[in-house]
Amino acid sequence: IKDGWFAEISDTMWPGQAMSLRVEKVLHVEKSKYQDVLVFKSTDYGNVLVLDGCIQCTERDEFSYQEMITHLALNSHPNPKRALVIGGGDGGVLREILKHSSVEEAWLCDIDETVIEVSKKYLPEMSSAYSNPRTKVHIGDGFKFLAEYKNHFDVIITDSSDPEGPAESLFQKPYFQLLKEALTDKGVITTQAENIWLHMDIISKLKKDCKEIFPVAEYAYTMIPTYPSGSIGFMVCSKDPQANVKSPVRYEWDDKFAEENLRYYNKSIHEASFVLPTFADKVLNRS
Ligand code: AAT
Repeated sequence: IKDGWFAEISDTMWPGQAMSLRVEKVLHVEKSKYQDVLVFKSTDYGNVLVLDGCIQCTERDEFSYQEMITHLALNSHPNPKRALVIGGGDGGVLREILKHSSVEEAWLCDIDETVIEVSKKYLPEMSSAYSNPRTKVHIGDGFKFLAEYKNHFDVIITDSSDPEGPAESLFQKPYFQLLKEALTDKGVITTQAENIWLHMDIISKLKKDCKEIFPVAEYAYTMIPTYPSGSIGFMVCSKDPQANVKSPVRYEWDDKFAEENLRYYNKSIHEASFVLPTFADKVLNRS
């Protein structure tokens, strides 16, 4: 933080550019066992959670990411009852999962308890899901946690930080093999899959790995001003070779519920989010 501005700098992940937010007040600074944790109140984006210098979420635009990573997966599954989030310590994805009445259990495994604690204190809108009786929380490494479950979850959402740091293993092929094994028959996953302007190499490797493991693997994205280059993608994969994840198979909400409870996701945007600009389509879908 310099002259009242936070700048998100990474010479390796997004060289030569930096999203900046004006800081009204620093709320929390801590070095946890795994990462540097910062929470500040911004002048225009609400409270902001930063891990190892990278913006994880702001209260103003988090719904774009959390709704899309969650509902793309849950609405691509015919009847999701048990869902799991790897990462996602702020609680936003849990909040979205719990909007599905079919879900009986919503599990979360984050490596860093500190993230959960600061989110409960400073991000009440996102962390409210922790008090829901359907929620189960485990603190630990997502890779190790997954290895202990076979044929157990209908949907698994990997809401992880970027590949540099504690989330590195969550971007590699052995992790996707574990995901597949932990899923039930028609299981669906989504994962945080970076930005088409910055990370085509990471994304095309991810897509290739996913295609070798899942019969269905597609890339979708959402726009979000406070993530690098203003958008972020997801890998959406299904174990069911017949599945078409590009269109919701299930949409349990009436218009009134959707209007009041969802701010980004709808049926049309589910479909539209898989339509890529030519330069990305060429690399990801035509080679
Ligand atoms: N909800 C949007 C914010 C995130 S959260 C990323 C979470 O992943 C953090 O809470 C972090 O503690 C957790 N995490 C990192 N590594 C692991 C791991 N190995 N196992 C379990 N949890 C882990 C995503 C922000 C995206 C940023 C884009 N630039």
